[in-house]
Amino acid sequence: MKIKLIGTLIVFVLVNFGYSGDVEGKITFDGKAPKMKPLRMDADPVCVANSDIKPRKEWLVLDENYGVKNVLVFIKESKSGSFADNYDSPKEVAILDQNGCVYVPHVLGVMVGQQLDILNSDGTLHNIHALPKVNKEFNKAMPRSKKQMSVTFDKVEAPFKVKCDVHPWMGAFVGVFEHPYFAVTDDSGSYTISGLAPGKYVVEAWHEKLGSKTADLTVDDSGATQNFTFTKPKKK
Ligand SMILES: [Cu+2]
Repeated sequence: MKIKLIGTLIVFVLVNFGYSGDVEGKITFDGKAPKMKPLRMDADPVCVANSDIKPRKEWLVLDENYGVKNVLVFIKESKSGSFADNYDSPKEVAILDQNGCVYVPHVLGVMVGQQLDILNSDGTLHNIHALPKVNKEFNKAMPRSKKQMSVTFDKVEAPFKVKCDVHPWMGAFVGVFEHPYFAVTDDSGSYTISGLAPGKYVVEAWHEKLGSKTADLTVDDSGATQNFTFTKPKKK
């Protein structure tokens, strides 16, 4: 009787709190690292004054081991049936800051319906111009007095560009997902996607210049590891 009860309890715990695993990996660049030129911000003295470091172009950010920063890694598809849950939009607010006349972060994932706060930390005029193809385009001035605005995206969409019409060097990318299984690589090119149920998936790594790569992924109780190597795309 006791054993049966314990057995039932174990089954209850497994079903309700289910196993879930982390998908981890690293994105590496294989090739000759291009010299990233400094951003010329002379057009706006406020931008120059606000940057304590000399910002460089951000289309390929590598560490000393050629780890690639700013790769958006996400679960593209579940092969073990559709994602079982309808995910509520998270209460957590995503942030896109305009700081030092660059976007922080440079690449960002949000969920459908998730609040995204766009901040202006710069004390200068920015113009936030989002260029989605599926969601609604918007184009709003943020004078220095306007420190914050909030937006949401109501449809799933592959990463699209956000730019500033005042400062032509400013660019960011936002991807919109129906589930919470996405991550952006850090300085070392590493990422972790947490809490995936065991099963078969397709994972995609997206980079603004290097393109996309996908891989089939089997997640078991201990998670999974998936690395990607990118090379410089051939000039057309
Ligand atoms: Cu700007």
